[in-house]
Amino acid sequence: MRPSHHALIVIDVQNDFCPGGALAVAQGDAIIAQINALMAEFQTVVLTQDWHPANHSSFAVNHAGAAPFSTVQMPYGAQTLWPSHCVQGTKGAAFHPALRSDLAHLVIRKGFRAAIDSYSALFENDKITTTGLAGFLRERGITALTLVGLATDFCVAFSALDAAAQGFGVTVLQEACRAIDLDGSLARQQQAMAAAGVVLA
Ligand code: VGL
Ligand code: ZN
Repeated sequence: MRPSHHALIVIDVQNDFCPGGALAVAQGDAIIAQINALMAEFQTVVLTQDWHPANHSSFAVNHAGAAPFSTVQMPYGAQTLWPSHCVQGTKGAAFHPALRSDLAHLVIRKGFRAAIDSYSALFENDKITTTGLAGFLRERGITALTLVGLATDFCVAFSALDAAAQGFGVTVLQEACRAIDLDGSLARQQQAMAAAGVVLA
């Protein structure tokens, strides 16, 4: 077992981010066996679940004339527009059936406010609205995090950067992550994470 101050954070291993899903990440399901094995080793395991209402402002369909993967300005900054995905209560929003979600101790849902997206497990994209995860971890004496899941260059990277800024020691286990890689986003975020002191294992 890993020491009790070290938590595993499993980001968005949901049907819509896996092959056949609405925002499929290439080989998104190839990481699940390794994640299941890791979950059994950690005394604190947190799953995140992207959980959007159908009218969510990150969906291209809710912006007249806008194409998926284009960018718009939101009050909190630039926002990529996505195909509709992880709509609350749908099969696409469910955890992949192979994921041992029974081994998790906490599920953090994010992105449920229509006006704001939330890539990070800690803060929504305005960088102000908290999910409460940092408080949960601190109350349990956790100082170190290992992050795995989908997608490396969006929800995993935003979570890693926020967690490092909050003072946690952060490792991203890259072999248990897969990326969307939109216009070089993977290399850009790997650089940002390294510069922030995130260990890219
Ligand atoms: C994600 C785009 C939109 C992710 C979530 O989990 O990386 N990416 N919503
Ligand atoms: Zn989303």
